[in-house]
Amino acid sequence: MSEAGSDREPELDVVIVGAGLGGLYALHRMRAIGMTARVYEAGGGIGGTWFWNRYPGARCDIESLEYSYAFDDALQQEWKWPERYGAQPDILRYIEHVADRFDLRRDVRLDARIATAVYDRDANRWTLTTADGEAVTARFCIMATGNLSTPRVPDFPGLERFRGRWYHSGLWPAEGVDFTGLRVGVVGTGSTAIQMIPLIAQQARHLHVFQRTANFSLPARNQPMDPEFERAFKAEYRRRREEAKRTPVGVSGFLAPTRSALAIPAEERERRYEELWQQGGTIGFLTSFKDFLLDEAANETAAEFVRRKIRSIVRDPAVAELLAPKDHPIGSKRLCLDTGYYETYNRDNVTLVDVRSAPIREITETGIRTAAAEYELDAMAFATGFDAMTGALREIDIRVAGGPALSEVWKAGPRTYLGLTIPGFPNFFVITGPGSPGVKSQMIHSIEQHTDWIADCLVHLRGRQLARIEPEPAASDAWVAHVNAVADATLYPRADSWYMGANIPGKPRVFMPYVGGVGAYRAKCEEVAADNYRGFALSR
Ligand code: N01
Repeated sequence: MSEAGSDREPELDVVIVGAGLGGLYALHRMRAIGMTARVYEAGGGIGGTWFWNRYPGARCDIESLEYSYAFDDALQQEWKWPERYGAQPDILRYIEHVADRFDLRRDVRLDARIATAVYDRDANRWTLTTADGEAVTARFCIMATGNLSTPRVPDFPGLERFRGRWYHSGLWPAEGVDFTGLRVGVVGTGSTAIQMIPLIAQQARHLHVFQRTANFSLPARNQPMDPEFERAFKAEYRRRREEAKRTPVGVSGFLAPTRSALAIPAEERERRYEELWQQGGTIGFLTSFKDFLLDEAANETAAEFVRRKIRSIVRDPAVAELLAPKDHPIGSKRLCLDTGYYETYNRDNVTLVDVRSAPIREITETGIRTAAAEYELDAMAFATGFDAMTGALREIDIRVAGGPALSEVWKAGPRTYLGLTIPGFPNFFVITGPGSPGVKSQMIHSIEQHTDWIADCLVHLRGRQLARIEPEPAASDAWVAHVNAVADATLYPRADSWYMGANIPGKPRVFMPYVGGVGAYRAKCEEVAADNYRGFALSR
């Protein structure tokens, strides 16, 4: 579909932003349907999240045999995951392997941060420009910029005067950090901190953990891959991948629950939670009972089970009480997965600091000063999260020429149709974006589903000599209303989470992911496509 000029670069059919798992698969699929495509990546390497997040303990919380591409059976049969859950170096190695195996690198530009994306209505073309001024033009634009790719260091006064070293989890030095013998402070107690704290505690002379909000964490029970488990899993890989398509989070074996937590005797419920605790993993809990995230009383049964576990592990009752979350339903914030997190607070060299009751006031030359005390530190690790879901898109000046920027259009919160497209922005697609189940699912599963939908859509357009697709505002309004209605029927909006934009001062509080489940979402996407792309304006 591309036209070759003699001394000009041939114009692309598709430009893709981001060379993580999403952008790389998008490139592969675009090639497969005969489109010319190129990926622009801000980082110095491919891998996205797994390129940047190299902090100690970085690991996926979905089992490695599930958290991998499903599109190529030979790939999934041949690849060997060393552990039950993939560690960052292993996942990055896998991504590098996929890039080589499918010859993707030749169409990836590294160290090329996209600064602007402008659509020219008359020419029906997107022009993207890098921060260095390189421009590229394409008919379609796919944003695979990720949901947790804009690290956020809170604007504590005085950070610039700190004489020690400090790091953010999402910008971790590739060569690693040696904390041996140092007095270290970790700020934050989300999924990231919960993974890094047990390992930093083993190195540091002393570790202070600055906690504002306690989080629920479950044991991972990570282990080396059991060859028999792997063999049996791979023997039924295809069936499992098919099954995953109709499940709540895109993971096989975890079907939509039918039982209420309140409809069975307390002892039976406890037995079930204990079984899940011993098995390890978060999805078992999330899909344990149908009212887990719908009914406060049902949710409280699981929350209290985990609080009791915390109290049984942590020896100091005051510390245990601080670690036991009481201000949000379990699962309404991302449920964390750990290896020895609560046990770490039994170490003599670890202190939990409550910065809810006495907030951090400033960073000094020698450490952190809270409203209550001063802590001397040699190094600090900020596990303070990301401007999630919309951050990476907001950083790029995306607009239709002469029109407002997307960041302006989304001032009151993101508005999409199916989480894949945005009214007013033709020929523009987002992978795993707001309004889709992306972050509430096995990400690679959603990446494949979204990308396949986009690929089918482009084939549909080409087959009918159509040049433009744009969602109708009414269809987007109805989708946003549906996303909100589904979320409002759950306990999710009760938590101050990054799903709500609550971690970024001034960000509108809107629940962004679609929590109707992967299976239901896929059915809706399929229905829309089958109905001649209902809700979209298609034109020549
Ligand atoms: O970030 P977070 P994260 N003063 O936003 C605290 C994925 N992930 O990087 O809750 C003091 O969850 C903040 O406190 P509060 C996963 O989807 C997956 O940990 O705002 N504290 C919170 O404790 C996850 O959800 C995996 O009160 C401040 C922490 O910093 C997502 O990434 C592993 C503060 C931020 O927690 C993000 O996780 C890791 C301040 N001013 C990450 N500002 C796995 O797959 C912020 N905080 C296992």
